[in-house]
Amino acid sequence: MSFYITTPIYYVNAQPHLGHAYTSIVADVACRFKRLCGEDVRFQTGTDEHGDKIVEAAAKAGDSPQAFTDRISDLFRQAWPLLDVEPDTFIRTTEPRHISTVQAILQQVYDQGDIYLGSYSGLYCKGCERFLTEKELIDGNCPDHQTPPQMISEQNYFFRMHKYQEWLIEHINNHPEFITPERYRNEVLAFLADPLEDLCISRPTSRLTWGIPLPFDNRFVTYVWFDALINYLTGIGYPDGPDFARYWQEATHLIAKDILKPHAIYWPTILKAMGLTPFHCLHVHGYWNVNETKMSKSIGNVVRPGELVKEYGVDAVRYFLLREMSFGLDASFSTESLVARQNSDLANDLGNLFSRALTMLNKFANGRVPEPATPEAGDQELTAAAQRMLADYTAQMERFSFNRALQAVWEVIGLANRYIVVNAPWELAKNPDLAPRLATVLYHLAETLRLLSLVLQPIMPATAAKMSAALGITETPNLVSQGRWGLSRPGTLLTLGPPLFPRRDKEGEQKPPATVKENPAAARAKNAAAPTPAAGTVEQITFEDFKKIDLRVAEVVAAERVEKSTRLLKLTVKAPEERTIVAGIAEYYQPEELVGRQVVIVANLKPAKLMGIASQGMVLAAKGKTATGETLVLAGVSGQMPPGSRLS
Ligand code: ME8
Repeated sequence: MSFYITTPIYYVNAQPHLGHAYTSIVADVACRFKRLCGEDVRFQTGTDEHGDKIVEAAAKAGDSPQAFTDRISDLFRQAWPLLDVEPDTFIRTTEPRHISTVQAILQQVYDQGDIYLGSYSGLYCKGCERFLTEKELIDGNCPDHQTPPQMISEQNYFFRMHKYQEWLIEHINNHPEFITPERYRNEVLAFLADPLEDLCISRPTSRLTWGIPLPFDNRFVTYVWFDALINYLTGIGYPDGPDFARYWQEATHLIAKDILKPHAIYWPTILKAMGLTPFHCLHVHGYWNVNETKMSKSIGNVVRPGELVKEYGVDAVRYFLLREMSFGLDASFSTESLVARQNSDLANDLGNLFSRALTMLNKFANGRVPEPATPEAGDQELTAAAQRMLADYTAQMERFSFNRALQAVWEVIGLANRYIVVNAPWELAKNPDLAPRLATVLYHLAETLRLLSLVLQPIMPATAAKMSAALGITETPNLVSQGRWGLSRPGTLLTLGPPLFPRRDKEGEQKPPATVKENPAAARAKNAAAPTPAAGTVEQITFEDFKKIDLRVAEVVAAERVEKSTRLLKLTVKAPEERTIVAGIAEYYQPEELVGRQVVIVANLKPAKLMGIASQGMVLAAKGKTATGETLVLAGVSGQMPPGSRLS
């Protein structure tokens, strides 16, 4: 099977921003997914360089149009590697191969009588570079640019678009996949309910010279949209290159809602007039706003992808954009929501699962995939969930529902984290008779991680590569041959790598490592459970006194050793907001056995700094002597409770 996906070719009057980055990342993810499924893939992007808008922007910058387009086009070309976006072709509409293809197509359609000279009076919007209909205006202004269009009367060439209207309606009705999501298909059909006007496809050279000359009348240049849409053919070698025959049938165009009409109406009718089959499908996504506001240079809230990547890392940005936008609807970007997703989904859920599982495989299975024994019900539940995920993920990715695909993946991540808590491998490790059980649990974890690295590959290629390297996987990822439970080979050597994602604080800063030396006396006083006085010797308090202590159920979402301390663990707990608590329990608990566990905290204890880390509360524990010596056990509640539940 072949797959050909295109992004819009972006205008060079603006520099790459979040919106361009999103479309290009989606195209890249779709390509990587198809490649993962073993398909023959081609991905094209590029820049749209003719027209009034470009001439104006070049003049503003004090450049010639050519020098200006060379410069900005290069900025787009350089933006993609930063985002791990890897197109096969980058096309520019000022390239000779494109210009000659556009002229050949114009000549063909003109010769067959589908382009004619007419005169036109109409309301022209310079920003849109097209004539607007009265119906489109809002209070006399262009709805997109909020400026009044100019009345222009001139001779021009027209494409007989109207002739193909009935065919187009029928084609859309017969091919439900032609325009998706459905809301945009309905929008196009509603528009086609009224008669289509023919499309003006020229501009007189008296008004514009920065365009492709009409081959049959050099007093005119080509209207920028007729020129631009044809890039989708030029880039694959239309009419007789082998790539055209190989890919055109499967052409998938990806756009945002702003350019629905040229793609859903102009383009298929032009293709029909040329005698070509239309593209396979058009996927339309919504708009990114920033903090609920339209992104615009004048407001000064334009988000630059290069800066985001530098700050948060490429995979966190790719993950966030795909997870946060429901494909087809608008979404709002904010650094707070990016940081929240990075902490909860990436550092806590995925990152913790990965590092806990690998640490335990390292410690309890000599760093190799163990040989599993007969699975029990809990193991089978994890297996079944992973298998369901594979099916669900594949179906959702096929229909560009990336957020749903990721939801399916995160359900398994959550389940696997709970599986660790329930099966407590560190307890199993204490009893040699339970070695087969321990091996089975660890095998299930290794196998879950292997499948996760596979499905995450299109979305976070760098992270997936780190995961599979740690798991000792050497094969090129392939969903068809490797997307099944049970393919991890016992004996495979594993490597323990650095954490996948750093946690960040709310402002987006990475958390600083502890630098201040531990003051053992202070730490003991504030953190260890107090020495046990005999019952009855403690001062009595009133109920009012007791009510001042805010005891809460808290869930540990991350745990790590405090550098240079043998006693302290730094815990991140949810109660329900996240907070950091430094606890003197390192001699009794391993960090990996705490994550997912519910503890009881004093939530209103005055914050204190320990080893330079601000501790916001105290974890309750019982300390005492048992037959085996002094021990400490964390306090908990006897059933699962929502984090933040108050104890009274
Ligand atoms: O329209 N949210 O180029 P363009 C999401 N040259 N996506 C956005 C966005 C936002 N806020 N802003 C832009 C053109 N985009 C023509 C295309 S194709 C033959 C010619 C993305 O630079 C989205 O993909 O204005 C949108 O369709 C495209 O950039 C428009 O890019």
